[in-house]
Order: sequence, then structure tokens, then C-alpha cells
Amino acid sequence: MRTKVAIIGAGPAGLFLAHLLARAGIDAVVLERRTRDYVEGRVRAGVLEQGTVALMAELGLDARLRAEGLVHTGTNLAYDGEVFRVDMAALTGGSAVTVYGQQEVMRDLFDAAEPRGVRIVFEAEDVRPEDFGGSSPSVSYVAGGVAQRLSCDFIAACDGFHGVGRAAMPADVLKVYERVYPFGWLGILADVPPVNHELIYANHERGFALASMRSESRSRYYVQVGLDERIDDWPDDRFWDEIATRLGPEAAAGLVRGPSFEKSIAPLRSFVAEPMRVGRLFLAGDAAHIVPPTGAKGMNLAVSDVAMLADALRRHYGDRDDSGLDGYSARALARVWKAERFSWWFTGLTHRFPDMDPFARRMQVAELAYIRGSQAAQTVIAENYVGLPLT
Ligand code: FAS
Ligand code: PHB
Repeated sequence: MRTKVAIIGAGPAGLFLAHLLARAGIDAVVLERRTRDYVEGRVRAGVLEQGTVALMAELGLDARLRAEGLVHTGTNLAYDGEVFRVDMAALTGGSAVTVYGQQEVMRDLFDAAEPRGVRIVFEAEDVRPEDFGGSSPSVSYVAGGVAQRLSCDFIAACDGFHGVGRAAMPADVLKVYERVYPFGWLGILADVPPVNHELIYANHERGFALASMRSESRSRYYVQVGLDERIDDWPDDRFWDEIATRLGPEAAAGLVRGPSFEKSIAPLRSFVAEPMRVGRLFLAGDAAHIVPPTGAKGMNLAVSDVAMLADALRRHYGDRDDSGLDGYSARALARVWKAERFSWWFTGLTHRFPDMDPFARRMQVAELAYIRGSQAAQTVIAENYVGLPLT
């Protein structure tokens, strides 16, 4: 089989890229090792930056998003029993974010795939990018027990943090930067109304907490937990007591408890692999970078990467201009590092680190108190949270 662009992975990066290429009339094939149900069933991101919303609209995939997404013009910070709101729209000339779960985004992308000629091979096994150092790359894989080879012009590794694309890059070319945090996030989904109509990020001496949602009747909550903690350590009652404590009396005043139907623990790390291109192999999304979810950047970075890559491929095929492909890695990394910085900083501001001494704790509280009273400091949060422009 032959195509122009072989895409490994049908997560947000792979599917947004596939749709962008389909719209540009550039043939592509997506090789996904799991089933659609598995990919769509993963509970992950919850907040779309303005750029991601705009891309869904540009692709004509935003009908449900417009109908069901929750537009948030502000977000809230809680500390020492206080809560204050950052009016993001006022501070960014009207920008906002939209709460719309990654599961819903994936459903919209998958539903529109076949009608738009987006070809996806699910349950592709043993996927291997090959010969991407030359002008005739290919991807070998096994489908239905039969060995296949997909010849192509380019390979886009959109295969996530544990994918094969980055692993196939020469070790002497790849440089990685990493920070593994000494804690994780325990998250639940429960069909109860959210405690607040916007998100609340809470810094408490017992640890971080986040009050989010998926709709006006479905809540998403997180508490910071130690790396040695397990889901079984956290029955619902303990979770609800802890989220109430960490949000504080004012923020938790309207907390509605109920049975969780999803409970998971995610580790936190900051990670960047450079470069995001070797020969005809390009990395995009979690395959190249990971951020702690504090800044709600993960999925949104995947989207901005593939928006840049699709633009570069359009110029290659349409104008025989390779400047976009040659500049992709530097351009994508420039935005990635700014999101890495914001996510790392926001995690440092709101989480309890095991080695934190009383002075460090007071510095956190002092910085939150300063932000509370500073339009300049709140503008920094607002412009990063709604999403920095694609440069
Ligand atoms: P993904 O990992 O989403 O997709 C990669 C795809 O490639 C997967 O479908 C995988 O099956 C496939 N694949 C992997 N190896 C393959 C192979 N060898 N062959 C074929 N296919 C292969 N982000 C936020 O903004 N907010 C959050 O709250 C948040 N929570 C998260 C919680 C967890 C547990 C995790 C893991 C991530 C979370 N993220 C969050 C980040 C997440 O949303 C990612 O940023 C986003 O899914 C990135 O999309 P992709 O780059 O497409 O990678
Ligand atoms: C979520 O709703 O899952 C969510 C929201 C904001 C974050 C992280 C996760 O920063």
C-alpha cells in the first residue's frame, strides 16, 4: 500500500492531522494499535484552548462543541480558605477556554473520519517506521495477522509518550529534557453538578486539588496524591472529604457528593524531546513532549503541533516549498517550551512538594496573595491559560 503521509497513532494529534491533510487533499493513512472504543474511552483532557476550538470550527467539526461545550471566561484560584477569580476574557481582550472532554473531541474526529475519506487502520500491530533517513520511508505493521508495508513520503509519529516514533530516532540525535514530579493526580468522574460554574485550582497545605467538570451535571475532580498511593486507598468518602478540605469552606460550600464511576491516578512529568524531526520522520504531540496537566496544555499542544505540520506539508505538496518542513521542529518547540514553562510554574505554585520547608510554603502563599492583587500577574496566567498564539 502507498500513501503520502503515514500517521502513527489515532489520538488527538494523529486524527487532527489526518483531518487537516484530508481537507488539503493530501493522502494519508492512520495506523492505530488499539480499537476506536479504547481510544475514545480514555478519560484525559478537559479544557480546549481558543486555538483548538477555532481549528474544530475551521474543520467544520464543532457542532457538538458549540452545543455542549462550556465556555469559560475565567478561572479560579483557592488558597488558605480564600478564592479569587482570574477574569481571563477581560485580561486578554475577550479570549476564553471551552470545557469539552477529550473523549468528546475524539468522538467528533472519529465520526467524521469515514465520510471525509480519513483512512484509519485499527488494531495495527508491530508498527515500525523504516528508512526515514532517505527519500523512500515506509512503515511496516501487522493487521489481522498479515504483515503489511505502507510506503510513503513522510511519517508523522503521533503515537504518544510510549510510542515507537521517538524510539526509532537515532540516540545520538535525540536530546531529552525531563522533570518527574514526586506526586500524581487522582481523578474521579461523578454525575453530580460541579461545585462551581468555572474551574477552581486549589493550593492547600495538604496538597493540590482541582474542581473541574464535563457538563453541568457531570463533575471532574482531582487531588494530588503520593506516588505510593493506590486507587484502593481512596474510597469515595475519603475522596469527597479531602476535596472539600483542600478547596476550603468558601469554594466547597456547594459541593455535591455522589458515587464516582471513574477513578484513576496519573503521574506528572515535564518532558521534551528535541528535535521533533529526523529526515522524513516528524514527531507531534505527546510523542515529543509531556506537560503536567495543571495548565491544561497537553492535548492543546498536540493540536498546535499538527496545525504547524499540516501547514508545512500543504506547502510542500502545493508549492514545492520545504521551508515549513525544515522549520517545523524549531517552530513547534518554540511554542512547546512556553507551554512547558507555564505548566511547570503553575504546578510549582499550586502543589505541595515533599521536600517543601516552611519558607517555601510561605513563598507559595505570598505569590498567590500577590497574584490576587496584581492585574499584571493575572494577565500572565490568563494569556497562557487561554493559549498563546501560533507563531
Ligand atoms: P495520545 O497518547 O493521546 O495518542 C497516541 C495514540 O497512538 C494512542 O491512541 C495510542 O494507542 C497510539 N499508539 C501508541 N503507540 C503505537 C504504536 N506503536 N502503533 C500504533 N499506534 C500507537 N491533557 C490535558 O490537557 N488535560 C488533562 O487533564 C490531561 N490528563 C491526562 C491524563 C492521562 C492519564 C494522560 C496519559 C494524559 C493526559 N493529558 C491531559 C494529556 C493528553 O490529553 C495528551 O496530551 C493527549 O492525549 C496527546 O495526544 P496525542 O499526542 O495524540 O497522544
Ligand atoms: C479536566 O477537566 O480534566 C482538567 C481541567 C483542567 C486541567 C486539567 C484537567 O488543568
